[in-house]
Parts: sequence; C-alpha cells; structure tokens
Amino acid sequence: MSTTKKQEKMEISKLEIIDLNDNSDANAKKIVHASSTQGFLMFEGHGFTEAEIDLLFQFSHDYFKLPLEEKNKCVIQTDNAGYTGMGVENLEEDDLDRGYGDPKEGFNFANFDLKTGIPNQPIPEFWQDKMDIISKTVLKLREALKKSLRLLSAGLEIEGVDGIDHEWFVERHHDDHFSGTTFRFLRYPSPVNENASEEEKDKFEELNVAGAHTDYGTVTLLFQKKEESGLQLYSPITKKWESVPYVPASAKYAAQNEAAPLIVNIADQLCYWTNGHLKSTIHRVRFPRELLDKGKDRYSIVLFAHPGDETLLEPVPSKIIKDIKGRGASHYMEKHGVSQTAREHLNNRLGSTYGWKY
Ligand SMILES: O=C(O)CCC(=O)C(=O)O
Ligand SMILES: [Fe+2]
Repeated sequence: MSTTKKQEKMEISKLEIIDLNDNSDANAKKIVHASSTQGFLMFEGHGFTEAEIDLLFQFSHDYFKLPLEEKNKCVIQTDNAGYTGMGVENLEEDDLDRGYGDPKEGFNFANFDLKTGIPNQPIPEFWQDKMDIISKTVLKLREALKKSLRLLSAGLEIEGVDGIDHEWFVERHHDDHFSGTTFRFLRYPSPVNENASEEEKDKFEELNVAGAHTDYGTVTLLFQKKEESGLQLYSPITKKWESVPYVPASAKYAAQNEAAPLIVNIADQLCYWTNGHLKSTIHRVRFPRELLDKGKDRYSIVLFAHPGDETLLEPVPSKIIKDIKGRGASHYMEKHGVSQTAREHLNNRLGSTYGWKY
C-alpha cells in the first residue's frame, strides 16, 4: 500500500485511572462516569508487582512454544476450558460466518471454584506445577474486581435497606457460585518477520488479529505489556478507533512496587444489567508498527469476570438505572415478565437480537 493511502495516525485513548483503594464518593462517581462514557478504564491499587506479571508472561511464552500435539491434548471443550488453536475463534462480530478465525491461540482456565481459585478441567502437564500461582492470581484479580464492584455500587447509588448497598454487585459475584469466569492466556504470532517490506508491514498494520467484539461477562481485566500494545477500542465518545496506551504506575503505587495499571473494560452483562448505562465498548487487536518492525509475537493475559450462574439479571435497583426504559434488563422484564439468569444471558449471547449495544 502506498503511503498516501496509509491510515491516518490513530488517536491514543485517554483512559481514567481508578485507584481501587480510594473509597471516596468522588472516586465512586469517577468510576461510573468512565464506565458510562468510554467503557474502558484503568485500575491502580491492584497489588500486582511487575515480577508477578512477568512470571505469568514467561509461563505463557513457554506454554505456547510446546508442540501443537501437546497443546491439543487439552483442547477447548463446550465449557470454554482448554486450548484454542490458531484460527479457531472468530471474534469479528459483524462477520461471524466468514469461515476463518482470528490468527491467535489461547488457553482458558474456567469452571472455577472461586473460594480456592482452582479450575475444574483437565490440566495440561505444563501447567500442573504452576496451578498454585494461577489460582493465587485469579483470587487476587477477583479482589481487585470486588473493590471495583463496591465502587460501582456506590457510584450507582444502589438502594439497600438503609442507604447504599455497597455489596450488591459483590454478592452477585460471590465465591460460592459457579460462573462463566474465565482466565485466559493469549498469543498472537507476528504476521510478518522483521525483514518484511514496508508495504507488507503497512498491510498487516490493518489486520485485526482479534476481530472487533464486545466481551460477554461483566468486567474484563487485562495485562498488556509495555512493548506489546495493540488493543484498540471504538470510542463511544469520539466514534473512532483509539489505541489503549501503556501508562506506567503512578508515583504512589510505584513506591509500593506495584506494576502499571490494569486495563479494564465493561462487558455485555453489566451493560445489559444497567439498561445500557455502563458501556460494553467494542474493541479489537491490531499489531502496532513497532512490533511488526521487530517481527515479534504479542501476548496478553485476561480475566473475564462473570456473576454467579443463577444470578438474576434484574434491573439494578438504582434510580439512575430505573429511569432508563426500554433497554437491557428492564426491556427484557417488560417483555417477558421475568429476568434472565446470568447463565441464560451468556448462553443466549450470540443469538441475541437486542439490536443495541450501548
Ligand atoms: O489481547 C487483547 O489485548 C484483548 C483480547 C480480547 O479482547 C479478548 O480476548 O476478548
Ligand atoms: Fe475482548
């Protein structure tokens, strides 16, 4: 492609950074504002050190290097647990029938006992001596999740018996329930080698290695490496694609040896549950030029949080939400006289005909 035809430089998204340890009303309003406008944000105060995150990425590098035959021993099952090979999953929601998948591979841990963080699935030999670290990581990500859910409950002013019910969302993401919660390692092989021509790299800069989609659960928490950006969101504010930047830890958290903020997005169930007030923002992955120039692969690690399977996705008891009619959980309730459970919503997700995303 000639340089004249080259895409204009993509905007870098400005994402709100939420301190998970700040329980002030102002911070609660801030998280709701970010979630109801951009739908993408960042969390600091998550408690992960760089060394902990590096170790997870090291596991990922080593796992994906295994022969395909080995990885296919625990291939993905209908319960969403296991190995997904190259091209198996197509996230491109506007083109689900295109007949080929995203050029990436992944490994999902799922069916968690959330009290212990232990997944109920066949565990590949490679992961067996690492399961303690996987479980601890999942539990720690869940702690961050719960802090954010308390802030969201406060910011949405969820009505309890005596005042705001800070635990409303947490109780519905309880450790005692089975849920769609999934912890996923992803590898996107570089589509070119470092010696490829500039034209070829131009072309691959426009290739979606994860197709444009929204996530299915409530909140998604993601580790993206500094030198491996590539996540892009379709901003509900600017109606343009923007890239998710790398932001280093703030002085406060750097002093506590905490790694960079987690990248977070609101997903479909929380959007639905809040009648579209919180935005399940469309996103995709494209290789950044710096990575194509090096011919290096991209890795990411993601926790998809879901409520307990039997949780009723009834309209959230908040004045802010109840005033929104004809959408999401309220719309479903008006139409059917009952609410869907989180599991039903998840299972219906792809066949859904809501006709709206925001
Ligand atoms: O790899 C990433 O950065 C994002 C992956 C993603 O959006 C997904 O798997 O749902
Ligand atoms: Fe996603």
